[in-house]
Amino acid sequence: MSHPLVSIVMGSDSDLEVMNEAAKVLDQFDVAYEIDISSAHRSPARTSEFSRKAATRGVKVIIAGAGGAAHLAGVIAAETTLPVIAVPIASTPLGGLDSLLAMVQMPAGIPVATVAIGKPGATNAGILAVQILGTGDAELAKKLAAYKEKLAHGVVEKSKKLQESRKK
Ligand code: RP5
Repeated sequence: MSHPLVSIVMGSDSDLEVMNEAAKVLDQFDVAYEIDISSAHRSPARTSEFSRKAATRGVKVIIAGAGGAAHLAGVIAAETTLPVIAVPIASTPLGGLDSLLAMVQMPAGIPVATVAIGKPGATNAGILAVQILGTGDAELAKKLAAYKEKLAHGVVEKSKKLQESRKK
């Protein structure tokens, strides 16, 4: 099996249902990935080791999902030069706004690309990872163009259905 180009990491197994949406996208585009759990707060040494070694293992993009005081993506970005995409997860009574703000408000110099809260964000994290890889992979870029065409076609189909239903 080819080595993982994308690493999906999350703070807890309770994040898995959301983060699986990113994995589904990578499966769809045939991109090799790994998926694991590491916590910025509960296992800082493990997270640090992961961050420092990811690039030398051949990983090109990291997707990090976490909820609450979501520092995972930021602490990973602090210790790698790989692009880090952050997925805020709604795992507390604050509904994900806590995670979103914790992830998006990074200090200048240490960027993380923060996507939407929850499953749509995880899906977009997967697509964004493929797009990053696609800048250096013509085959992937072609698949991405086809994906966008399919999305546009879906809208046309919905429009047709709506207009048909209005005729009745
Ligand atoms: C965060 O705390 C995790 O990313 C998760 O979203 C949240 C709750 O974790 P568990 O208490 O379910 O393990 O660190």
